[in-house]
Amino acid sequence: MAYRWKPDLTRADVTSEALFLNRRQMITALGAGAIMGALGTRTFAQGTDLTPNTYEEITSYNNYYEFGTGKDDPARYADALTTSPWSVKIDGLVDNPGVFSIGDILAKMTIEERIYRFRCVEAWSMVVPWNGFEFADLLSMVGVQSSAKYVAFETALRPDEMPGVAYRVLDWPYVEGLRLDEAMHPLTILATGIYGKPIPNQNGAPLRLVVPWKYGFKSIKSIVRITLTDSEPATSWNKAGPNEYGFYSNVNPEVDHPRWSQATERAIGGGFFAKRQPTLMFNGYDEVASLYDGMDLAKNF
Ligand SMILES: Nc1nc2c(c(=O)[nH]1)N[C@H]1C(S)=C(S)[C@@H](COP(=O)(O)O)O[C@H]1N2
Ligand SMILES: [Mo]
Repeated sequence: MAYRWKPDLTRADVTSEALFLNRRQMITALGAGAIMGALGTRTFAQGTDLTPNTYEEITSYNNYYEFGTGKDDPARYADALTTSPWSVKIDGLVDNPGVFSIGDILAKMTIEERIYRFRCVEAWSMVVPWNGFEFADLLSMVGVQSSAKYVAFETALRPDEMPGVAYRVLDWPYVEGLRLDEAMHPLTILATGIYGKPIPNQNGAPLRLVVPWKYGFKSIKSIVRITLTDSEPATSWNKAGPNEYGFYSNVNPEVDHPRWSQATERAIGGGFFAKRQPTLMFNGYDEVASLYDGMDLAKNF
């Protein structure tokens, strides 16, 4: 294996751009300066031993169809999205449902920095140093009821700010979902930053999911609603193409997309003619394999 997931990276391993986690800057930008003191101190990095992509690469080659289907559309148009104030409705099978501001959420959270090898279904990959917190921490804040089996996520829908939603390429708003045990896995995070800066709009400001063992489209951006449910939630890409995109969408080199191979990937930043590299099962995050014990992952794609 050419790379591996490494739980023992130190902060020095990931500070190549000397920008990493300026927490004060991030929180202030989110309009939550007052809560600084409430933040925990659990700050460490986990990730791959691959070199992170540059900030420029991460913020200029994006998928965010609400702003257009071109890879450069989000960088061009996503500035129009108003991300402050922002609130997230958390409802369904939870003990403490409510509408929470980003400040409310961060006040209860510790911030972690991680590097994830992140990729998209078009078989390209990037290494992103995310700032964020475990999604499981948010779940414990609201108290998950024992009948809950799934988590449904929804993106903002703002026709005035999102030129792409005028086109019915997807059924808006963008929605995604995870099984509860996937959502609780420590690799599932809510990201608030990249390289220690507030997450740019094109990457899903102010709060986006990151599920690094799944194809990129599972990592829903600019979340406004999180609902705990007892049945499998609908997902945007599954609705758009049920035989192309399943609910699970685990990175799996053995299951090709009907229109392209998923056995190899092109690492962004290696140059367009850089050699493609083999794609690893679960994107190399072998520790999630036990979540799928006994499941046929060719059927549950
Ligand atoms: N709301 C929303 N979230 C989204 C998308 C989108 O179009 N809308 N695209 C998905 C896809 S297909 C990918 S590959 C990733 C891309 O994330 P990035 O631009 O930060 O690399 O975002 C995912 N989240
Ligand atoms: Mo994607």
